[in-house]
Amino acid sequence: MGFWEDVRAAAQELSSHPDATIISHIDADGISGEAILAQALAREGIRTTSVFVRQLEPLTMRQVPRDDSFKIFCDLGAGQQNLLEEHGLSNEEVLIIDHHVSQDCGTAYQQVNCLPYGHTKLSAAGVAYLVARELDASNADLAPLAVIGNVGDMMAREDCGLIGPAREIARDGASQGLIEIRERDLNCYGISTRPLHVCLSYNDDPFIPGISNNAPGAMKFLQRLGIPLRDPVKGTLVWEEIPDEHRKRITSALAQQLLAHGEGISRLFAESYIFPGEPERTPLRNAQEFATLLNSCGRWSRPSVGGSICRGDRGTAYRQAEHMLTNHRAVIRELLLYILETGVTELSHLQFIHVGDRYPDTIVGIGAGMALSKLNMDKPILIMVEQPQDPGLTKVSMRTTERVVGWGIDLQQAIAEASSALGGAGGGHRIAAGAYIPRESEQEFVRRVNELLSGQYAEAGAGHR
Ligand SMILES: [Mn+2]
Repeated sequence: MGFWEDVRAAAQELSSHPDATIISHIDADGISGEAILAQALAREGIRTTSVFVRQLEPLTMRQVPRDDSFKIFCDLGAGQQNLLEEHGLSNEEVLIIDHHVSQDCGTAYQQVNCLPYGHTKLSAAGVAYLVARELDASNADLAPLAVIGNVGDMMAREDCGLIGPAREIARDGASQGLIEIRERDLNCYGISTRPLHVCLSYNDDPFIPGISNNAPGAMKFLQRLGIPLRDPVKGTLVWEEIPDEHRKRITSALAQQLLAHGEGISRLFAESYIFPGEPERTPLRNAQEFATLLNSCGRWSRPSVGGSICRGDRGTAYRQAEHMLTNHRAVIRELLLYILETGVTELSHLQFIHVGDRYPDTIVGIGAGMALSKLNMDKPILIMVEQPQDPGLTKVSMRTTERVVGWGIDLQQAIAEASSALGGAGGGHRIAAGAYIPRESEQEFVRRVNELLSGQYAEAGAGHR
């Protein structure tokens, strides 16, 4: 059977059950996938109950009710089919909608999974949408939720936009006026809510010298362009609101800045997905920020609040989620203080800190960059964080300053060499780089990076220590 046959079979299966339980993951993809399925099934007159889990394991399996309802696993299940079997679930009462590697067991569970068919840039919410649309064409109005799930699961990151079936889903939404697809938009987070200089300074993909990690620098850069970024009525404009011709001038100036530093410009542009029906200057306005809003609900163990927002609640649930999102920013400030208060360990050519599992790996690089400006700026900073979803791995981020890069220091080179020697993988830029390394080689990794940097400093000439 092909992928689309599996989609059709799943739709047929779903329409034959009066009651269903949806078991889904607590991240943006799981939350939006659950909302797609629950709404599509409700429209068929099928009663649904939803359960969210952080991951599917023996303990969380207890939340899966032992009743007559049909069980739909969304964004999980493919890799844990043995757990379903141990739970006593038969193949007639289960449908798995997933995009993770499948681990078959003795029971042949019905599954719609895009991964074995080579669709690697489609998330579970994307698959759920395709099934929902097969159930009834009118479910195409749920396309924005699928785009949020896809973007939330980083399906657009590598290619600077969605591709394949995920892009078709975005076009589905665009043809109904629900999504505005902006091609070659600025590849930057916060285009609907943040002042542009803040947006730019937080962005490190691509890392723009003088602008990334440097809010005053970004501000000066924009002022020099002489483009009005304030509106008499609206005040400071966000990127999304800046007129087309001004946006073009800003991106071409940013491209020049990258080229002047010998950096490529391909990652400066990305496709963005804006929801014109949502209120301006809110995180509901584009897929990336909407996904963060849902992720912060999950991180606060309130996935159903995100689910209500996906169903259109713009009152209580939205206010609660906004609160959780604000807290997410507070966590970054907290990390900064944690680094400064705990203190870093200084080696001859770098300073490092391990934050355990206190902070999400998505923010440690930002926090380290902010802390560096308050530490010895001539020594690169290295920060390590545990991976809760993979205890065998440690995520490493490094940051330095342009001054140090100017001496000939290249973090990308050091981190890539040290990580690959220890069975990890890393990359990035001279000024900012990251890696995943095996947990047991943390100490050796730090030692090797320090040694490689020492070589770089030596080559750059004496006196820079
Ligand atoms: Mn997913």
